[in-house]
Amino acid sequence: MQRLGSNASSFNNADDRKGTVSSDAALPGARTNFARRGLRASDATNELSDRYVRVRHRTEALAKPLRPEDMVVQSMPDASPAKWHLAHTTWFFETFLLSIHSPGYRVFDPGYSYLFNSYYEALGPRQPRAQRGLLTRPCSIDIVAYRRYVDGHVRKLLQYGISAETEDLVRLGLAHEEQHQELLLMVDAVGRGGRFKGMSGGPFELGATAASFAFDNECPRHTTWLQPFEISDRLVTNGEWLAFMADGGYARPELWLSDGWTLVQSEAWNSPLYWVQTPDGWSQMTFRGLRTVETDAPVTHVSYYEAAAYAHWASARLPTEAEWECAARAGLLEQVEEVAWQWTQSAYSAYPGFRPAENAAGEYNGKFMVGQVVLRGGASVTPAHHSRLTYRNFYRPEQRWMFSGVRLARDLNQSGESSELTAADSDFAVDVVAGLSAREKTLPPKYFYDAAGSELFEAISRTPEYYPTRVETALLRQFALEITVGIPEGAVLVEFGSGASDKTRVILDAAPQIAAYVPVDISEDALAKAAAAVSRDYPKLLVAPVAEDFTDAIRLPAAAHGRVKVGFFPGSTIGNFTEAEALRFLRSVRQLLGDNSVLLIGADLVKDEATLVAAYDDVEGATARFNKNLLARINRELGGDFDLDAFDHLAIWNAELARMEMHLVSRADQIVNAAKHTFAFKAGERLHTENSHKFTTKSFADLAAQAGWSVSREWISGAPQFAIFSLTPESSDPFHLNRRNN
Ligand code: AVI
Repeated sequence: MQRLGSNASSFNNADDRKGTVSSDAALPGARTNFARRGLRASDATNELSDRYVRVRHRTEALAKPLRPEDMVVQSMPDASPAKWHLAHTTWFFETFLLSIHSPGYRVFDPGYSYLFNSYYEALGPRQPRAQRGLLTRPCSIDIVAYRRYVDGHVRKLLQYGISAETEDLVRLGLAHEEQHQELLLMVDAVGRGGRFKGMSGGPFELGATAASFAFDNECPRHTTWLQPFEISDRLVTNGEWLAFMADGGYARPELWLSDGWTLVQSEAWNSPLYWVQTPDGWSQMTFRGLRTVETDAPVTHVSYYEAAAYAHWASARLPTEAEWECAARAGLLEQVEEVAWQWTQSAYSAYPGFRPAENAAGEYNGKFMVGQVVLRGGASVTPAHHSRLTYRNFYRPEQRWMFSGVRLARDLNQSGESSELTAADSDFAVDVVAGLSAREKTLPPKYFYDAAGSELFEAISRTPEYYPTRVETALLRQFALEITVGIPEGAVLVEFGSGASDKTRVILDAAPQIAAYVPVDISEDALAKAAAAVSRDYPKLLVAPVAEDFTDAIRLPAAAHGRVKVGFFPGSTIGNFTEAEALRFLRSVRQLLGDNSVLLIGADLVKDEATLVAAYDDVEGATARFNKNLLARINRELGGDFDLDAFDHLAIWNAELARMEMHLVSRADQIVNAAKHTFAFKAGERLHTENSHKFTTKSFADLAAQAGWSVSREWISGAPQFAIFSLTPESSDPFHLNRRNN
């Protein structure tokens, strides 16, 4: 922004100097020259005519990538929209050249004088600069027509031969237009990050032909094969790089190639070269001195190691040089050679058939073909016309003093689909990709419970080893009256993760005063079935199911309003949460149920390791099937190709964290595809699928207290021990209050 602002104003200063130009007064400094010269010879006018065409054409080429909507945007008061630049430069020729020196010339549209006069007071009022972005009309098509109209007249004027004075005006108009080209580029550079452009794979002819000059390393042109890929049309910006830095980009070894990480540490790299941290943020040493880092400008002066780490962080990669050249030739890329050389992931080596010349010139490129990486494109400092699309620049991976930047690429699958997950992809896909991409692979246990997984869990509950379901149900039965005695007439029972509502019946049987039941479960089918069955068996009960993820903030249905609320969360599912998740859940239930409420919650207790491990690794293999169903579900729903036999079920007791852990262990080195991504497993590598925390009465009471609940009663079974806690909101005692009221 700063550069844009400062250049915009320096342009205006320059233009101010031309402020004396009017219909009857040429530039004062140039007047004597005009006066000295007579009519120009045709050679000179031909040259001028050619130059006119080239300069005008370049302006349009710069604007070509812009869509009509892009052309109207005014990013700041000082920076005019692209459309305005295109029209204003044309208006300049019309006003100062054609209207005065082309007899009989009729202006294209008299209204344009107001719209496209920049600041010439002598020419009357004009559109305020800060409001140029409001000009939806004339539309860009009209502006193109305007340019063609004026171009036609200027070229006709040049054909007839012109005076020295007229020639100077044309040259002035062209210099003026070049200044606007620079402004146009700066405006264009603002605000937009890269967009990925897809290319199908197939054979591609890489390299230069003999038709025009090229270095030996660009030859011979040869066929190479490209897999489908997508490539960003723009370079990574400083703003994006700052996000990488803020996310610990320079401090996370997992993002870096090994040699790069060694350098990060030995050189204490924490930003691109020439960046300096000041009290006001990051600045960058430039040719113009120390300047605030412009977030919209492409990042430069980064090494290959940094570029590769950034790409890793951005879930992308660097393009190969063949991909780069293919996309550039297809016209998909912007910022090709005018900003920074772009790192590719290609090692600098000989093309097939390359022979260094036998004379001394043979030393030019070939002998450097080791330990270097290819960069493509060109830089702001590269002389005009020096670079070309086949040009192979090369540097060592640690070098970063040159103008080197980053363009990202990604793989596309064979059907040309992006590997990038979109909003259309499910949470499941997003969580699977994140979990399998982590250094320690993990998946959230909530995804166990599709229809097949829910059935498998029922099967687990029937195994002799898995005691929690059996013991908890027995405990509920044994103490049902005690547990429910305080529930007042007309209360509502709200069950979280109600499933088949089996344990609910124990409560409902013992407490006929419960008037309404709100089962909450994400599985609509299971919920509907269970709700229907409960309605049938308890005809007086108002059943109002809520089909939602009970870990989300839910709203209770009208059936629950005005009733004392009794929460029910059996099964020790609280043990499957992290501590943070458990606290979040308990707090949100506290809020949902209100002050005058109770939460009945089941929790498995810490016990001997053998009992615990057996419960999660039953002999019959039900738990192993349940665990592997997660992979089967990925195969079913996310196009995965997991081989279930290539993984072993593992259940271990983590005494330090008081939890049973379930893992799936890869039997071999293997590659697995799922959710448009590819994941590598090493032999013996674990995928952590579930934690099942076990509690003591103290650890559970502490957890509850942190969430605003206190344990008012607890019932504990004989071994294997399991507990049911009755929690009441801290600093309130609802049932006692009620009892007294009753
Ligand atoms: C649902 N949840 C409480 C069970 C548990 O014990 O953690 C899930 C389970 N995992 C393996 N077996 C059962």
